[in-house]
Amino acid sequence: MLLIGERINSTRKNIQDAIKNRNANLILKEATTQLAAGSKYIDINCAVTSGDEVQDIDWVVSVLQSEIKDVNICIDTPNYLAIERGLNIYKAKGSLMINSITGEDTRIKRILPLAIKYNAKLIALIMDDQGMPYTAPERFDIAKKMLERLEKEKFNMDNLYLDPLIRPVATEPHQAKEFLKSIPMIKTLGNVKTICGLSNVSFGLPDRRAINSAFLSMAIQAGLDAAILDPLDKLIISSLKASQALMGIDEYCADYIKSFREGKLI
Ligand code: THG
Repeated sequence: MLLIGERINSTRKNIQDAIKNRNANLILKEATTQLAAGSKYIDINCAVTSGDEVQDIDWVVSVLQSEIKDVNICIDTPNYLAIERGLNIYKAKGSLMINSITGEDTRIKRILPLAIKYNAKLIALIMDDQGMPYTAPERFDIAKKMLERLEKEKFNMDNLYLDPLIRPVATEPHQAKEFLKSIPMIKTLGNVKTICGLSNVSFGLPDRRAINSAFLSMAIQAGLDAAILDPLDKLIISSLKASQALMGIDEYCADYIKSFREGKLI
């Protein structure tokens, strides 16, 4: 499973402050610890600072690539100007991911050309001009239309991750189930990969990691290919490694045993 570290997100107060105060050390530490814990990409979300998002993205990308020569970056914003800046100033010897487009026409028109120009991977949220879907079949229908559009635009499907959008189970009790049902349905559409922002599922609940880790295990069984998550949470990593071993994705439990030896399990 492809892991994307969620921690450099401005909804977190210490990250918001670090971006505002240009505290490069804190940002670098968040990136290096997440990479060491197994994430391949570092998600960057600067949406909730009071400053200029374009400048903030520029600063975070610059800080990361100044110290981590092969850092892979996932630019997490609907703001195409911020996306463009992030892509444009990225000079590291790694890979870029755009998080995200939706099925909305204006967003596709603005962001897809950037993904193609910079050969970036692309997360597509499964929603359209009508808003967010509720049921698994609704997710399937939107995904189908989005794939048709992206194929028409000649996007390289190997670079695509479809996100069926998980919502908080505390307020929407059937959304986790519908999300899980949608994954195998979406996969019948072709060789497409799926992704989610794991921590969304537990908003508003106590002991969020219990919910996050149980949900990750279920999503792995459903066939999820990638996740934006907190790789420093050992309960989540334990759940991930155990679930992969149980699903036969980790032959002879080699990765599970290695993770245990490296002290990464709970
Ligand atoms: N899909 C895609 N991208 C996403 C999401 C998604 N990006 C954002 C989000 N969802 C995934 N990332 C996070 C990051 C942090 C939190 C949740 C999801 C989080 N933050 C605490 C909060 O807001 O309460 C902050 C608490 C703290 O200070 O630590 O929960 O679904 N493609």
